[in-house]
Amino acid sequence: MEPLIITCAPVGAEVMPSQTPHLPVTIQALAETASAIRAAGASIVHVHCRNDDGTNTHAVERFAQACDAIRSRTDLIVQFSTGGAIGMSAQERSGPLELAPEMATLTCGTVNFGDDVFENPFPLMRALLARMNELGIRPELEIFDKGHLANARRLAKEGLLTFPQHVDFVLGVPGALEATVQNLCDLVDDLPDGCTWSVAGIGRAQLPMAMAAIAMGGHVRVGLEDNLFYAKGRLARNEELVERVARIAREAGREIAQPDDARSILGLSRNEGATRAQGARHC
Ligand code: KMH
Ligand code: ZN
Repeated sequence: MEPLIITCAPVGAEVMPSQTPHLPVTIQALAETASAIRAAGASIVHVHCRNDDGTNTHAVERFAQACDAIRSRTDLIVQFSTGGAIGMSAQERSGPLELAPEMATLTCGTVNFGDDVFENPFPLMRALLARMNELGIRPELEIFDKGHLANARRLAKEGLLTFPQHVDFVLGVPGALEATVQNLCDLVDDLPDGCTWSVAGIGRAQLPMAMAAIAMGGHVRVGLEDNLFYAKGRLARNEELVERVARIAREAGREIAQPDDARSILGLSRNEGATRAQGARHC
């Protein structure tokens, strides 16, 4: 099997600092977390940004600071969120793409999200993808529900995507597809040939989904964005969640991908964004 790519989503948009002391809110904290998750075995960092008071921001300048801080300390693949927080405008969500990160997420459809709705209509998906294509940014297709794969195939038919791609199954969001091994297997069976995939299990599903992916030859996403706890009643640090997955994978005979291994598995060249996007700043 391929070495295991571990993505860490250390911040997200939903967890508030009042829920855990371990959320890296400031740029300094994010940079320290990046170093710690890299040492623990992560090769991709999924970035959301906060203001220093913990509120969400998708300001380009904040993403630039975050990216500079991460890249000055680590060789992690930097993946920006284009999902942002519920209620952010399309312009806010797409703004940081102008920094031309190596990767960015593309959620492939609208979905219930707790009591809210995470809106991803086709015009927004097309606009985000078109800009990623122009800037040479590799998308990670976020699949929260079975129909999202069909939506991705439609985007491919329209010429905005070419398969294979890297896909992340986000399972267990209340209102979306449940985090079961059966659902994961069904999704993997439905993938276009050659796609690589990871799974992000929400809440207590994080570890079982990670273990399934380790066994199935997929990849894993962990982090406080998706799960606050190491065990019942015990808050987690991001690096502990990464470390545990790396340990279990090694026990199961799977090597852990270093960032450059992940680049080669995903077919990324480190400065792809800068090379293709003339004039765009590669963060
Ligand atoms: N915060 C969620 C509403 C992404 O980063 O691309 C969306 C999200 C997805 O986190
Ligand atoms: Zn996210």
